[in-house]
Amino acid sequence: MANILDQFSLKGKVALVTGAAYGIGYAIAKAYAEAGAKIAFNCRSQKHMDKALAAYQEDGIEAHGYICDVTKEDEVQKMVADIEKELGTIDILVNNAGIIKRIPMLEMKAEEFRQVVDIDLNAPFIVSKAVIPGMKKKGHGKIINICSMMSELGRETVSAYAAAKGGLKMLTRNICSEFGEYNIQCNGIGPGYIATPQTAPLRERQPDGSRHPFDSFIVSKTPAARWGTTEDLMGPAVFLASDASDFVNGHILYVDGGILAYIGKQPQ
Ligand code: NAP
Ligand code: GCO
Repeated sequence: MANILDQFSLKGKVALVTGAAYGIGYAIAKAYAEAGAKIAFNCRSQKHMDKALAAYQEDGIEAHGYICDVTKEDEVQKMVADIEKELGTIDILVNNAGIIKRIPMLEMKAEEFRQVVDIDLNAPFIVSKAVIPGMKKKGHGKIINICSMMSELGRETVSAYAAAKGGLKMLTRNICSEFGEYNIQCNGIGPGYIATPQTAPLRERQPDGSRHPFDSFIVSKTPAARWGTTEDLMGPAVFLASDASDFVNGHILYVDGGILAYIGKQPQ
């Protein structure tokens, strides 16, 4: 039996983290590099790509970047083929790329709903489908889908996002069911409220300098009494990508400071 800490090593593995130009994806890719993996990542914009490559270099990480829209199956198939040619078979896939549109349901256009579901749910299906054949051939693989509190809870203005993230929870369980026998484990990470560009509008200072009402609300709903940071996700992501989680399958690991366990403080 390997030394217990060696079980968390990603040495010699190839990891693809989608949407890892910044935010949660960047932190997960950084953690994987520190754990020994070779890093491939993608995003849509050349501007974000250039900034990301400079940031990875600054952090001493040799990251391989690919411009690819994860909703476009032909682009994804080409990206995976290029990665497999340049780095080898993908051992670890993190379906991280995602967007949110905060629009009251009755004001949301069907096209806007479809766009969120396309990126947050259809794309993880497309990318997983491109990567699984190589994992099957190699005899192992790890797929980690970045779910959300909204895989379990709803709230006003995020109907498309909650529908997509709820679906992503079940896609995670289905990939687990269909490919467990090939030694492929598929799990999810459900981050709580994390300080990234995606949630910046919810933390914006008010004109009078006071905190955004949603900021105060989330801190009151979180037993840890703070927003999460992308660093809070690094350890759980390494665990789910490593040999240490070989018998964990179909599980959504909520990294939320306790939000899902907490009914909330009684108003004073
Ligand atoms: P973010 O800061 O907005 O970053 C999103 C990343 O995805 C960017 O790199 C973006 O790059 C990329 N992306 C978006 N659409 C894409 C597409 N069609 N193809 C390829 N890349 C695409 O978001 P984040 O806060 O880091 O969130 C990352 C993931 O965690 C998302 O799935 C989000 O739903 C989930 N999540 C976030 C939180 C939170 O509180 N922040 C909590 C729970 C779950 P380009 O725009 O250049 O393509
Ligand atoms: C929102 C937030 C959340 C977070 C995250 C929580 O508007 O409610 O953006 O959805 O992004 O998904 O887990």
